[in-house]
Amino acid sequence: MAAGRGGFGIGGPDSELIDEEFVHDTSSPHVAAMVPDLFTHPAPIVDPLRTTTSQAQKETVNECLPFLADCHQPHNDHGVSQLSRPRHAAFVRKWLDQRMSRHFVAVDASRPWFLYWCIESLDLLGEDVSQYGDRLVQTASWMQNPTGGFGGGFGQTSHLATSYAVILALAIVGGGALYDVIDRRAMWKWLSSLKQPNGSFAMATGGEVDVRGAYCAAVIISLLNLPLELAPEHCNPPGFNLYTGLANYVQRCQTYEGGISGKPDAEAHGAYAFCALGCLSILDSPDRIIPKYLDIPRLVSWTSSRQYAPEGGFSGRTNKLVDGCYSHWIGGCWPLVEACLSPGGETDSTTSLYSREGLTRYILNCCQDTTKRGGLRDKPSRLSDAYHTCYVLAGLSSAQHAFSYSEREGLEPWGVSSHTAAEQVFGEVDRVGTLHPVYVIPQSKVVAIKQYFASKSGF
Ligand code: FPP
Ligand code: K
Repeated sequence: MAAGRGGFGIGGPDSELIDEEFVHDTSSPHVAAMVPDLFTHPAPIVDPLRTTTSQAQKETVNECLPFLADCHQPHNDHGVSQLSRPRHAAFVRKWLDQRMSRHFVAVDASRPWFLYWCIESLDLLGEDVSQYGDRLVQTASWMQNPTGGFGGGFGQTSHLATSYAVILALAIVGGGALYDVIDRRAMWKWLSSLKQPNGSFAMATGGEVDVRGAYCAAVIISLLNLPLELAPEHCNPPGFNLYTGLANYVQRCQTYEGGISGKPDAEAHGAYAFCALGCLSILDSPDRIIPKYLDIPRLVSWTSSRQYAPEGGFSGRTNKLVDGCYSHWIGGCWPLVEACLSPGGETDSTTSLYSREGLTRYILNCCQDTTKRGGLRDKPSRLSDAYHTCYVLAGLSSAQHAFSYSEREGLEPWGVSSHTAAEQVFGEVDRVGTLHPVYVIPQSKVVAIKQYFASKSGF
């Protein structure tokens, strides 16, 4: 695990060996004793150059240490807090069941995301989501445009991100009545119109082209079993299809650091890295396609550098701070990277390329709002919200389970099982649901929607 910010682990001769500006309260030695030093002390060597960035990093460590080392919440023998399941579930249900205040007009176009984040979170927490089916059918119908795709609400322009979120929400609840909301033919035509000569997709008509488009489109095409040929009015040049050049586009987004940026020649970022690996893993088996298009040693180096000590969580990019949402955007890269490194696709469930213990500690000790507000958050100083609740829980799920990939004729290749490594620091009662590592909805729901549309190769 990287010490301090990624790439800052090695100090020169002037490095301050002990940094007295770090606050370390050892008032609860009985708790601290259960927690390895790695998570209770600031990095032993830090770069002496003070910048706005180094100051922010120092403050974040100071903010997290009391939660990691002197956990005052109910905790287990490893000093790890319990998951406040009922509080988080109540927090999420509020977003679905109560009217939002006028302050939320700013996120009106993100309503489909709230549906996905909340339904996904409830499912991970083990709550029944079937009761949302009827409302979801109604709301999703209003969001759909006759020209294909879903907008943020009635009358809003279709967008790939909102379409992705609506489709995943429908898929999590599942069933023919929900799947049938989607106008597949119009979706196919719309996606054909968004396809770019560079291989990727525009997020909307005339909208930005980036690696989110590559992932969202691949998710939609594969879940709905859409024909790959372009709609006739967009079929130019001949032979160019929805997947043509997509992997090459993703390849162009890998940066000198090894991570992946939103578009070629930009800065590597965790959210885009997940989109890139997810997209490739839809196009072909990860052990075949990821090494074909990406430089693996650099990718592993950059992804590993995203995990910090003592915080244990992940940052999204070099020299930035840990944030609970990267538990998924970075944490979710690991099953895909691990699958591409294991010949035959079988991953060894007892070894990991990252510290599952560190991530679990950050999530359960630093990311939970344990007051009656509930919900999960970026870091202790931030308020919980639906986005962080979803992606922190998704990251927890990934840290708690092992993934395997093996191709079997007609069967879903990804397998998920309980992770049984010695480093398990969470209690079994705190195990959350499992997710498909590419689609980020439960495995069974991926299989169900794919089966439903498998019989509909036409329209
Ligand atoms: C930086 O924010 C964040 C980004 C550059 C990208 C965010 C994109 C996503 C979270 C989702 C994309 C995925 C899909 C499927 C549409 P920041 O500067 O506030 O955070 P940082 O300091 O941690 O980088
Ligand atoms: K952030």
